[in-house]
Amino acid sequence: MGVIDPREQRGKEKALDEIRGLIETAGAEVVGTLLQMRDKPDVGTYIGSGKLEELRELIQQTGANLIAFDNSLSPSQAKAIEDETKTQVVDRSEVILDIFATHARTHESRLQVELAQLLYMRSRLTRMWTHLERIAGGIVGGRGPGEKQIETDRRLIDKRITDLKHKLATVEKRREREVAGRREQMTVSLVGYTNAGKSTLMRALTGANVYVADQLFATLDTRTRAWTLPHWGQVMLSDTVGFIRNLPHHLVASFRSTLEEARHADLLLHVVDASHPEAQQQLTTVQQVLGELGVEDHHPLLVLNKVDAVEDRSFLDVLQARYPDAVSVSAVEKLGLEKLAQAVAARLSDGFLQARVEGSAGNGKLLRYLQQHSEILKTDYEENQAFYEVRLPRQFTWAVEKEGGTIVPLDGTVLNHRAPDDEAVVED
Ligand SMILES: Nc1nc2c(ncn2[C@@H]2O[C@H](COP(=O)(O)OP(=O)(O)OP(=O)(O)O)[C@@H](O)[C@H]2O)c(=O)[nH]1
Ligand SMILES: [Mg+2]
Repeated sequence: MGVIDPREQRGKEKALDEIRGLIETAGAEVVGTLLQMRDKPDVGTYIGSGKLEELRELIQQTGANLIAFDNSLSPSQAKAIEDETKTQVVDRSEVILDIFATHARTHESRLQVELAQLLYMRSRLTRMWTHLERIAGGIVGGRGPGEKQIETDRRLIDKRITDLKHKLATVEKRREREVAGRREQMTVSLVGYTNAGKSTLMRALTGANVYVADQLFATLDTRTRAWTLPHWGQVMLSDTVGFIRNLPHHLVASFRSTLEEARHADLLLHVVDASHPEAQQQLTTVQQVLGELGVEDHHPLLVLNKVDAVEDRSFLDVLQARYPDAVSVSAVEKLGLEKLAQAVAARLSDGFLQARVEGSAGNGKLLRYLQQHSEILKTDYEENQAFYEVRLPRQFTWAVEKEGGTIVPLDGTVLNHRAPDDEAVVED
């Protein structure tokens, strides 16, 4: 069941394709669909009595035992629909959470999923609770009858949430150390809409044996592998969890550490399924989520994937005209991968700075740091001062200054330090 706002520019025929994919990925079978055009949901039942009647009929015809909504329902709306149809109701967030729960493999992603589920439950419990309180307050002037049970439930949930956050903090610390350890090397992260082909591309580029499936959210964990760029050198390439429209924000919060790689990457490759009819909307969604994660200033390199499967050439032409820097590839057919490597190398070279570093001549640590992290082009000494002309990745400028070096850019650029970020925190 989906309700779309008539003002939304989404094709009616395809409107329920994504929730269908989500439901099937979650392991259920779709036996019937119903779509409603409506600009404002009904407060009580979301879809209103007329559509509810249609829904009841459809359930009778098909024998469905679950109603999945493509929208977000309030707990009271879900309950009202369940009462009217005598059928269990789940909303879009619950379907996504369910997929995440079944696909979570590692210790970390299991913790993250459980946390997201509890936060989701708790938010509903709270709403339910205030609702009850209000009714009871109006009628008997006291607290409602269900209040005690809910309070107990809430306390239990809170305790587990605290516990999970604690455990996750430990895992996050370790991940941060791992990510920090890789600062020595250039890192590139694959991001994009779920099912865009990120893992397939990772496989094609690095030979890594990552899981690929025609499924939503096949990947939940970050994998990092070395990728050798011809005539440039080695970088670390990471594959990570995909994004989706209306991603439950508890999940975004929980997966913040999984996306840590993306936040610290020197370059993001934004993979788009160019053969998808909603490619443009998916692209915009990913840009929005990246914005929420605070990585929008990375200027991702767009990768238009699955060009082999594009049926309408003009569709691809439109995307390419709109995003002239985008690289077209086919991860499956291994097309365009050389051009992609060149584009990545070019973008990473932008990350270098030609500069003069001044420090005390006796500062052996500074010299060692420069030897390890930059290309020293020239060295001069004057009294107790040393002057090094270097080619240095921009990401290391803060560290050079920390070692006591003063940097004067020689290529007219302005220094824009990227110090290590504050600790990532799971927010609720
Ligand atoms: N035709 C075609 N199919 C592709 C291409 N790249 C990936 N696919 C298919 O798209 C589906 C999804 O690929 P994945 O690599 O698992 O996608 P993903 O972006 O990692 O997806 P999630 O991890 O679920 O977010 C698989 O069935 C792939 O075979 C391509 O270049 N052409
Ligand atoms: Mg994947």
